Amino acid sequence: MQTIHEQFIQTAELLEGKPLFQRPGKPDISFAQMRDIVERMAGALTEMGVTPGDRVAVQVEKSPEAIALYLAVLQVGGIFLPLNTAYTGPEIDYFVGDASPRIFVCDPAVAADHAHRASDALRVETLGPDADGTLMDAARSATPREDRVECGPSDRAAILYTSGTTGRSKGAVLTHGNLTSNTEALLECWRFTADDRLIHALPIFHTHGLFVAANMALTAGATMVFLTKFDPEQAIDLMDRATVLMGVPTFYTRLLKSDRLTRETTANMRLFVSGSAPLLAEDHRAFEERTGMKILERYGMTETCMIASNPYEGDRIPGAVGMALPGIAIRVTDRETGAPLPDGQIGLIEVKGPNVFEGYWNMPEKTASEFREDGFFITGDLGLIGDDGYLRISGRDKDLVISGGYNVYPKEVEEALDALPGVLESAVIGLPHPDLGEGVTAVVVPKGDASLDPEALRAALSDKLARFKQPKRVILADALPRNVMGKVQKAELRRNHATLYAGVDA
Ligand code: MCA
Ligand code: AMP
Repeated sequence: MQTIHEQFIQTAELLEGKPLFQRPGKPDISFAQMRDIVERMAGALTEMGVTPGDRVAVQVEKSPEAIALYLAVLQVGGIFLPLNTAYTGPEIDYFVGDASPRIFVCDPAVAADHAHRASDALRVETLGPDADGTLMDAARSATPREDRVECGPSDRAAILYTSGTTGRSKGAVLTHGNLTSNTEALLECWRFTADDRLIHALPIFHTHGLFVAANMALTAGATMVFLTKFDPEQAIDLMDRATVLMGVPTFYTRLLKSDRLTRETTANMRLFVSGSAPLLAEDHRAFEERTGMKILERYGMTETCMIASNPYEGDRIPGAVGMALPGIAIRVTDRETGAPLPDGQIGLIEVKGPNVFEGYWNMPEKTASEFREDGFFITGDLGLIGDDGYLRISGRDKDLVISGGYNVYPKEVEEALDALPGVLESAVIGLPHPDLGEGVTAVVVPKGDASLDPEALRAALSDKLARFKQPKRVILADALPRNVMGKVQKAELRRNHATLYAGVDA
């Protein structure tokens, strides 16, 4: 097995002067230039004392240098730990405390906010979007490191935090084998090659933007049109010279709002991929009507990388996520007994294969509870396999809201709300949202005769939770609906408020 870093080096040797990154208004970065940055970064990390197994936590703006840092961490045998730029101080405190990284890298603009984290055990470095910051300075003066720490398939490559049902985030530990095997499977399934030009407008701190999009381009030798943010008009402008777009469903909802999305403007594109949340079947059909092309929907999870995909050749079915990727097994089991179910019946989706993570960082019991004895991982998604062999996701067994492709675990938001003065209790739900798929919504019960202001409650969360986790709306209620067991009936709340965001523009 070759690690993603090794595959990148091999590709860079072959392609040298070819652009790896193209950015509007900025100079291209070739494969050879990228290799130089990676090797200098690896030199800097080594000089800073990073040794195999050390975590390097990174909360920085999207840039080619941030990708170089990822590759350099893999090169020195470290464990890359990317963090959403929206996370607030208290959220970062938890991740740093839990993962005990050797280095925390942040944006130079917020260095002062994180200076207090520095200790004998933890260095604080900076990396800015314009190749600036202390880490870049160190890389420029470092001796480039050309050798690499040998890593096998079961060696750890990354930790990605995913929120938990208990409110405590869990660090999913991914191995080199997970990343390499999944990238290889996707390259084959989506016929992705060095001839591709990928519009990369996703964030690079999650699986979709980093382990799907970037890993594929780095390995195949494709060029990435690297954008810091998704803007549908800009994406359409770029399509005449690009071949592939990978996005969350919100990308497609927003593209469909533009009159400029036509057969002509998309004529050079060969593939549109959607994932991270359900793509509306109506968007799938509307997209085909407008462009003549069917969006390819796939299904994945932080813990498992990509699991299933609609076929490249063959029917891409709206509302279905396709078949298991090569080497991966999917089964559907009974929610109560865990027994495998025949095709056509809805149950828990379970998965096994080289894509499935090692476990949660420092959480052996939690890890054990999410695996079956025969090694299948319980995704928490509900679905069925149809007569046609396609997997369809019908819902979630886990209490999770997906807003614009970002996961929000209600428990975390409820705990933050319940801690506010005057709040007796709360229930956080996802309601259909025309732009984000689901809108995070809180139903709050005041304590006694406390008078609560929904906007003030939202404002009170602003420095505690990342913006995408904050409720878009807060609804006040006298009580929460409960069943005889005392469990809050979220389905009833979702039904009662189903049209809250109807007509909301964005
Ligand atoms: C931004 N905001 C959001 C979201 N994004 N609120 C809720 N949900 C969101 N996803 C906030 C902003 O802070 C801002 O708040 C307001 O909403 C409007 O922002 P806007 O300009 O519309 O946002 P944007 O910058 O255009 O971002 C929307 C987006 C973005 C393009 C959908 O969220 C995005 O790139 N999402 C992709 C997430 C992703 O990569 N997921 C993959 C996870 P205010 O105005 O109040 O300040 S990996 C995964 O799930 C698995 C493995 C898989 O299968 O891929
Ligand atoms: P994350 O924890 O961010 O990795 O999100 C993974 C979750 O996103 C999965 O467990 C699913 O619930 C959801 N997801 C990803 N892709 C799809 C898809 N194509 N359709 C429906 N849900 C999806």
